[in-house]
Amino acid sequence: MNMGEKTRRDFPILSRIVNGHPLVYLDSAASSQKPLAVIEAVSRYYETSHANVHRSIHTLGEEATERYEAARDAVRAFVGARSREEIIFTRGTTEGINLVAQAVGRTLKPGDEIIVSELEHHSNLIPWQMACRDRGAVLRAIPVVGEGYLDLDAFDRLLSPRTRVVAVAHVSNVLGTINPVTQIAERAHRVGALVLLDGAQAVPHLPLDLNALGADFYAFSGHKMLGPTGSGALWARRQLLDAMPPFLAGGEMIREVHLRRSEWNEVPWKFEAGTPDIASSIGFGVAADYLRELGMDRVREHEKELLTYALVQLMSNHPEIPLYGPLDAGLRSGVVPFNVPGVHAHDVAQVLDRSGVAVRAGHHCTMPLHERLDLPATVRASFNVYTTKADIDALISGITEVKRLFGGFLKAGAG
Ligand code: 7TS
Repeated sequence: MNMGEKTRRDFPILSRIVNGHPLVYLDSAASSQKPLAVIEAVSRYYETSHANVHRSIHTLGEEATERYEAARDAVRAFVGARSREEIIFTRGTTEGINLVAQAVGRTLKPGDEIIVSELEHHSNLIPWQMACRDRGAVLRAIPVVGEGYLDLDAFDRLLSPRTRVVAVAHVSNVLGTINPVTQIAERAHRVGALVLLDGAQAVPHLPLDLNALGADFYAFSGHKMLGPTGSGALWARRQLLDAMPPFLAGGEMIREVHLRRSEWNEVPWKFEAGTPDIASSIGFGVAADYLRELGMDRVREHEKELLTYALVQLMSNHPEIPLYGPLDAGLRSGVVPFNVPGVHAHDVAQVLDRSGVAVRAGHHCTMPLHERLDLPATVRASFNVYTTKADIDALISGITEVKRLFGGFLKAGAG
């Protein structure tokens, strides 16, 4: 039995019937499903130990704090960070990137430059656009070339002593491209720039050793890696965190407050103002342990096998369908974008849903990438640990149904 067949038993939602068919969930890049261990950890926490963290010395307050901080240790171990202080809990990747963009943004001067890429999710683009607009800095983008790779020669030409930050996705949420982030970080550091990696689509799918990557900041989301929504983390080098101003201000991020001035708490709490999403972070820690137990090397192998299977099945059963992204499964994660010629992506997704197949259609929060590819939209199937070849077979049959339904209409249109 392979990983998908074995693990899917741990995910209660996967036994659902949708529109009269067993659910085929191929929208994990938007949000993954949750194993029973995570669901139970969240409800157990509420049933037995809920109280606010870091403030109450009664038993529940201490239990809640202990579990919340143990989750930080689990996430730290999962991504291979050196110390627990380097893991800041956020509500997700978006919040982590905004934290950095605002902190670094305050230090930008007119004429400074920030480099992103054409394949960024809007959440690694708009915070930098705002920082540049506020400070008179300039935003530049590494072009996407070929099957969906970043043009590293063009990147070299963009780099200069004016470059302050290079912010790129580790893995593209549309094309699945695994970007050469170690090389990117090395080249960025040569000109003295800081490097932020958007790990939203990498952490759930690749074995990761954060220290080896050479980045300065790494943002990711818990809900894409089997954890609850409202969970995520920003990893950053300790010296940077110590030097950075807080992001949100309020309770718990302070050491001392006077009416007119305050002193900040130590990291990571300096960046966790207010009551955090305690239950979600606890679930996030359990999700990290679940994945660690599965083994990320095995997860990666499983997804590579699925990706190859999906590409071969699509090409042989639907040769007219345009596929996008690297054809080499070694350079790509389990994300398959495509279009059915003559049928809008939303119509494809709607017909697939009628047979219980869940995919996302649209621009996937990457409008500049779709502009670059000259496509109004794509349909995207994306995998996770519980995905099976049978799920892909259901997608292939669903596409046959799309073509059957729209075939007559398309022929009439052509005539
Ligand atoms: N960066 C990348 C590469 C992403 O794929 C996403 C979410 C984000 C950042 C934002 O993450 P959040 O957890 O803060 O929302 N991507 C998608 C997607 O591809 N479909 O829905 C959400």
